[in-house]
Amino acid sequence: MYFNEEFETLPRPALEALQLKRLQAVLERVYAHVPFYRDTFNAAGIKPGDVKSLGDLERLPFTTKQNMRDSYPYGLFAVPMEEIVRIHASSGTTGKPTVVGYTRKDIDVWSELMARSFVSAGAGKGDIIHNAYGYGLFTGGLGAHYGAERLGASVIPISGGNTKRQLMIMQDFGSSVLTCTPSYALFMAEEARAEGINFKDLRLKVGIFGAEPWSEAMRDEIEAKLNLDAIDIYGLSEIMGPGVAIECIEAKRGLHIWEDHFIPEIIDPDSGQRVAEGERGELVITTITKQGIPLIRYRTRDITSIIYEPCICGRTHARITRMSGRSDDMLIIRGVNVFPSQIESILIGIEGVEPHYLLVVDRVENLDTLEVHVEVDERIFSDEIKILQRLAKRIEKEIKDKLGITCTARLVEPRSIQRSEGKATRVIDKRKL
Ligand code: DLL
Repeated sequence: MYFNEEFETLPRPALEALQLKRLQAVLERVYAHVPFYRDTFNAAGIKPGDVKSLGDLERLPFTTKQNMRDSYPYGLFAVPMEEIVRIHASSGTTGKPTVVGYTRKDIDVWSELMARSFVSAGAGKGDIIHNAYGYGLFTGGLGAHYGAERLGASVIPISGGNTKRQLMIMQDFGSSVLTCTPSYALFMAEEARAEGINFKDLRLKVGIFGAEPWSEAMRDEIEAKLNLDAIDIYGLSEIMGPGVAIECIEAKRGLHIWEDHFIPEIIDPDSGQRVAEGERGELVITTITKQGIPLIRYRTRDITSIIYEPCICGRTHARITRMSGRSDDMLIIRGVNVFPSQIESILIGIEGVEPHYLLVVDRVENLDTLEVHVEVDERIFSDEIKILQRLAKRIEKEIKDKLGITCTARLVEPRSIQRSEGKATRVIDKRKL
């Protein structure tokens, strides 16, 4: 039922005492080794020694994705490179990825937290874990892989793609746990139907889905189509990767965040002030055991709420509710993170294209699609169709090459995209979430 009973069920007072001790230690470490923190703490007039209670955390400044970009690639690392055994990076966001480094101990902690997450989802040592999260710089594949090995399960490192082969392997190898994005799970269901495979004939019992937003309605659909329990898992590269928080199979209500390693706060994204328990706001996380790149009060931009009420599973760690969106405008298209502004800057660099555009995101047969509607200048618009087609292809190619996203470019008449007096609507997201 638990992977690490002692820590997963630590009574709250003991958990909070541990958090405070670890918080004080990490503050000392970053203050001593990361110039960025020394500067921002000094500017805020606070020293690590001033933090005497968990409540004092609120006095510390936030860390943002922009801070990480500004110190690209290794500026926020708190240990010498010789101690870093793994580097991951998250896709998209700017031309440059966000880079994170792990010491051996960081990998150990991550593996343990992923192993705990597997057990929380109802998986165990005897399971065959079909890991269809992508392996590579993305944290999904290797994160789940190490956790599965730590658990002692049999992991199939299949990674993403080649769906027919995935289905064959699931059938032949007797996969009992599926790990992938929820949209990919639904796509597998479609392919299976086309192949005449019935999930009722497979051994899958649990699916552990995350890395992108999804809804209760989507859970119902996945559970019905794949004939398994669908569990929500949350994480982000900056903080660790998958396994920061996960639902328990007993309640399937809220994701337990591993509070012996992370301190969560929920703030109003505009004022930066904490909101009352149960209210929605932006999730802020402080890592209290990380060595490679500890983050203090990191603004995740993810919108959720937190509940401290006891859970029927017996774990004492607080639960965050299903993510309902982001406080910035980052889109996740087929697992690739992208900001509208990145597409904008590509469009603006192309001759004959006007800076008026609309991104239409949809989900067709369970796969995300992106249509880029963009105005072209008068001169080009009256040109022959061949020239327009060539321009559309060029836009598609540049977006693919620079951002790794497949899209369809639709060139539209000058002035046909609605103008706005306030914030422009750049994105229409038709995915029903
Ligand atoms: O997506 C880590 C991960 C891998 C999580 C596999 C779960 C499973 P990034 O690529 O850095 O890391 O993207 C992190 O994805 O800030 C959220 O906006 C979004 N996200 C992740 N999990 C969920 C979820 C991985 N369960 C960003 N629900 C985060 C909603 C999620 N959004």
